[in-house]
Amino acid sequence: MWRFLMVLTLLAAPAQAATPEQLYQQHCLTCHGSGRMGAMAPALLPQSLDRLRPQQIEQLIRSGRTATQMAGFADRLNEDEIRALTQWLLQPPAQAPKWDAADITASHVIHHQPDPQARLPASIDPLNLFVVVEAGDHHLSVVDGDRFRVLARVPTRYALHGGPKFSPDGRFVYLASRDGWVSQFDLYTQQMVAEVRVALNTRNVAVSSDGRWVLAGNTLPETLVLLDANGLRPVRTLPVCDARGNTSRVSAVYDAAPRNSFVVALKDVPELWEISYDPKAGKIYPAFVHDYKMGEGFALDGYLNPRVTALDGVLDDFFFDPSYRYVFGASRDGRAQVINLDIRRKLVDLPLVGMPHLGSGITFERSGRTLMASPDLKGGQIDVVDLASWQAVAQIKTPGPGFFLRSHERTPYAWTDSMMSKDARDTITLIDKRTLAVVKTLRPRPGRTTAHVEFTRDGRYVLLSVMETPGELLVLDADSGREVASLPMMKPIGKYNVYNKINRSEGTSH
Ligand code: DHE
Repeated sequence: MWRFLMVLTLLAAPAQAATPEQLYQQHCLTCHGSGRMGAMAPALLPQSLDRLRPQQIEQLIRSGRTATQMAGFADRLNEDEIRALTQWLLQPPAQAPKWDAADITASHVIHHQPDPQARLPASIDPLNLFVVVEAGDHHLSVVDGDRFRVLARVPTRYALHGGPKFSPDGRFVYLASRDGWVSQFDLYTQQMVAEVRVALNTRNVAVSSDGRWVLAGNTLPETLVLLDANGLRPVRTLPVCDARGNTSRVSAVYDAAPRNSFVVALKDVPELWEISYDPKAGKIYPAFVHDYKMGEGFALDGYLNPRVTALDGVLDDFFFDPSYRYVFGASRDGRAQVINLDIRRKLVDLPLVGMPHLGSGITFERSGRTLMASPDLKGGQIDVVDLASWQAVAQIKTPGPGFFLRSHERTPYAWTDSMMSKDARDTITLIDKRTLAVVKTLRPRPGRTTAHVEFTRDGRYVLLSVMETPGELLVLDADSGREVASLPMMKPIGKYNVYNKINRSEGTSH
C-alpha cells in the first residue's frame, strides 16, 4: 500500500523543467561543441552572438537557418525553453573558455601540400581573379575577372569577416572567420591548403609583405597569434595587455609593408602596437616584451615583438597614410587622431565627426594634394581629409550611412553605399574625385541591400554585391554604371581583386 501511494505521488508530481544547460546538452552540444566553443557549428559564446538581438536568436532556435544545417527546434522546445536557452547563451559560461597554444596546435590541419608546378589554364589571368565571400551559406567563390564566370565555389568556415589577404604573388588567400579559424586557400588549384583555429573569436588577419607570416588579432582570448604563412603552423602567441596587466581585445591588425611590420590597434587599452618582421630589426627577445620607451627613438625594438605607442584613447580602426609614417585612427565614439609611428606619439586630433570607418578609407590625388576619404557608419556622409595638413576638406552627403568606399587609379569616380540606411540601403552613390560632388545615384535592385564594390584589374568594371539570400554579384561598367552581367550568389558580402590587392591600389582596402 505504502509503495502504491509513492508511485501515485511520483506520477502526479509535475515533471522537473530542464535547465537551459540541460537543454544545451541535449539539443545543441553535438554540433556547437562542449563549453559552447563551436565544433561543426559555430561557437555560442556572448562574443560570437553579439551581432544578434535576443529575438533573432530565439527565431533561429525556433525555425533554424536556411541554407545551413541549423534545423528549427519549435517541435522540441516550447517558447519558455527557447527564451530561457537564449538568455543562458547570452551569459558567459560559468567556466571561462580557454584556448591556449596547445589548443591552437591541436587544431592545425594540413589539407593539401601545394604543388609548386601548379598553374591556372593559360586563358585565365591569375591576377584578375576575384575572391567573393558568400555569407548566406558560408562559401567562397573564385570569379574570373575577364569573363565574369565562377571558376570554383568551396565551403568555408562559419562567418568569414574582414578582407581576405593575399600572398605577395597572389597565389594564396588567407581567410579569417569570426570563430577564430584561419584558412589558407590555393587559387591555382582551388583547394584549401591548411587551417588552424587561433582563437574562439577573431578580429582579422594580416599577411607580411615578405609572404612569411600571418598575424591574427583576437578578441577571445585577447591574443595575437603568429603563423607561418606557408601551411599556417603556429609560431607564437602574444598575450595582449598593457604594462599593468590590463588585457585588451584587438581591434585590427594590418601590414605596413614599407616598414616591414604589422601594426595593431587595441580596443580596450589606449596603445598602438607595431611588430617588426624585419630579421635585421634587432635581437630576438625570448618572451613577450612590453616596451614603454615612448617617443624615445627611431630604432626598432626587436624582431617579432611589439613596440608600443601610448595613446590617450583606444582605436577601433585605422588607416595608413601613403608614406606609412602616420596612422589615422578612430574610435567608435567618434574620436579620430593622427599618430606618428616613428616617434611613437599622437600628434593631433582629426577633424572628423560621427563614426568614421577608416578601414574602408581610400586615398587619391586632387590638385596636387593627397586626400583620404572614408565612409561614416552613422552619418550618411563621406569625410574627406587632406593628408598633408590633416584638415577636413569636405563632407559629401550620401543618401544614408554606409560601410564601404572604393575607387581605382583609372576612374574619376569613387563608389559608396548606404547599406546602414533604412530607406536607401539599395543605393550606390558615385562621387567625382575631381569635384568632390555626387554625380550619380544608382539603384540597380530596388529594395535590396546593395554594397561593396571592387574594380577589375584594369578599372573598367565594378563588381557589386546584392547582399541578400539569394542575392547576386552584379558587374557594371565603371564609367556608365550600365549592367554587364549578373551572377547568382548567396548573400555575397566582400569581393577582392588579386591584382588590386597585391599592388595596394589606392582605391581599395589593404
Ligand atoms: Fe567589418 C572589414 C570591423 C561589421 C563586413 N570590418 C572589417 C575590418 C574591421 C571591421 C576592423 C578590417 C579587417 C580587414 O580587412 O582585415 N565590422 C567591423 C566592426 O567593428 C563591425 C562594425 C562590428 C562587428 O560586428 O565586428 C563590423 N563588417 C561588419 C558587418 O556587419 C559586415 C557588413 C558583414 C559581415 O560580414 O559581418 C562587415 N567588414 C566587412 C567586410 C570587410 C570588413 C566585407 C572587408 C572590407 C574590405 O573591402 O576590405
